[in-house]
Amino acid sequence: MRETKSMPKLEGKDHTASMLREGYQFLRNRRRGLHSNVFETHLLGEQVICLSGAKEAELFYDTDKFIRKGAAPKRVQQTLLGEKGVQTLDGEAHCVRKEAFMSLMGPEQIQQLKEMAAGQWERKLRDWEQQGEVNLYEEAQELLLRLACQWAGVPLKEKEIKEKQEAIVQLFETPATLGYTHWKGKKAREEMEEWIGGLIKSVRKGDLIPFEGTAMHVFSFHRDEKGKLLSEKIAAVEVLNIVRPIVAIAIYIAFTGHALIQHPEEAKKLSSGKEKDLQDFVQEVRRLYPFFPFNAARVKENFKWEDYEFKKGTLTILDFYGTNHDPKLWNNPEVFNPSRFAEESITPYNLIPQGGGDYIQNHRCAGEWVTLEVMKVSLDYLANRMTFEVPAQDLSYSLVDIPSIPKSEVILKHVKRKN
Ligand code: HEM
Ligand code: MYR
Repeated sequence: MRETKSMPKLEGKDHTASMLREGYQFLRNRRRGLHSNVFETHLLGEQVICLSGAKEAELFYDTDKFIRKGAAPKRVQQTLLGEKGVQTLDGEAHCVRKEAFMSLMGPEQIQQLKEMAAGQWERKLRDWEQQGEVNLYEEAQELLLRLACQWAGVPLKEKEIKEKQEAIVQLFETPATLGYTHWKGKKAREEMEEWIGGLIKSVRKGDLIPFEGTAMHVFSFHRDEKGKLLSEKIAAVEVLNIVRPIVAIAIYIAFTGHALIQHPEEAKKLSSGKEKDLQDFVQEVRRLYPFFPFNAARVKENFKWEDYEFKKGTLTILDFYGTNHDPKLWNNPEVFNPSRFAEESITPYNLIPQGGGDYIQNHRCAGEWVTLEVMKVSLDYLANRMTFEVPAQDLSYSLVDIPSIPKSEVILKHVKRKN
């Protein structure tokens, strides 16, 4: 029997305050200080194990060792996630629900999404040519809300757009906030669940008939592992698990604009519009820029790993941002370099801005392909199908605020279609 090693530990009672102060870099700073990818600390009033790195990601996604039940913080459920959605499930129940999500991601549906995304960019480009300045982050939110609803089979009236856009943005901008801002996020979730819940009811009554293979259709009629229809509320949570994150791609579009402005030499390399170049650029945007900082799970049963003891029930977090910036996995990780992927290969556990592992067995983001395709269409428009000027603005972004967004939200001036 091998001996048990004691896990490096961050001394002190509770480190929640430092985590709020240091944001995306908290885990990385502590890991460096302790010289260990695995350490123990106290956060939000409980003992927590912190993991970072590819090997550690492989451990975190071992479903014999970790479960998600009871892992997502309440304040994240009240805003971003909702209750009893796919993110909180384990085992058979998770597989059945996740298969429903992945049934939306077939090649025909993704092709349709790309065509719809290009259509939405065409429409925005026409509008922008008539305007002096445009705010890329805000404009992308509206573009993506229209796209999300069109693709998901959610009817959206023109006069509802501003209101729904504002509410959905709150869902992903407020999970890590406090006080009034967080309260607004909770209100927004109640409103959005009521809106989509009402539509689910109409579909079930036959008053609204979405196309097959859309999220509205799939979740209105999805049956769980016991053969039961989802409640209206849970069906609404799952449709929102499609619509909300598509709108959240606005953050990546703002960072894509940021990268194009900051790296004109990389922007030039995209002029042939080759798929591989677009792909490498957006992968590098997802690797470098901060977005989803980390995620949490709980130890399923006592086990030992590399001689460290993991006790049943212990909250364990995996550092997504830190793994994407790990110098053992990436050469010069702080440098924006899309060409790195010619030599540095992507595995299910090293590039994890949207989680790692397998789509069905694990909680890896169901919308990673959607994100990549929408980002590539958007990059092609920004780099190759339009010209713009960049007025003076503060393009810096915080590594403390979660989620991080460029301060100026990326302002473009004198947008023109490229012939
Ligand atoms: C899960 C990030 C876009 C749908 C996740 C997870 C992360 C993530 C970190 C959890 C992974 C884990 O815990 O292992 C992001 C980011 C996005 C994005 C940064 C960029 C905007 C999307 C899109 C969709 C989507 C566009 C849908 C079209 C989902 C779903 C889950 C999920 C359904 C839950 C999967 C499960 O629990 O099995 N995402 N995501 N996401 N994402 Fe995304
Ligand atoms: C989405 O699912 O809407 C896309 C990503 C949104 C990112 C929001 C960032 C805040 C998440 C904090 C989560 C901490 C979990 C323990």
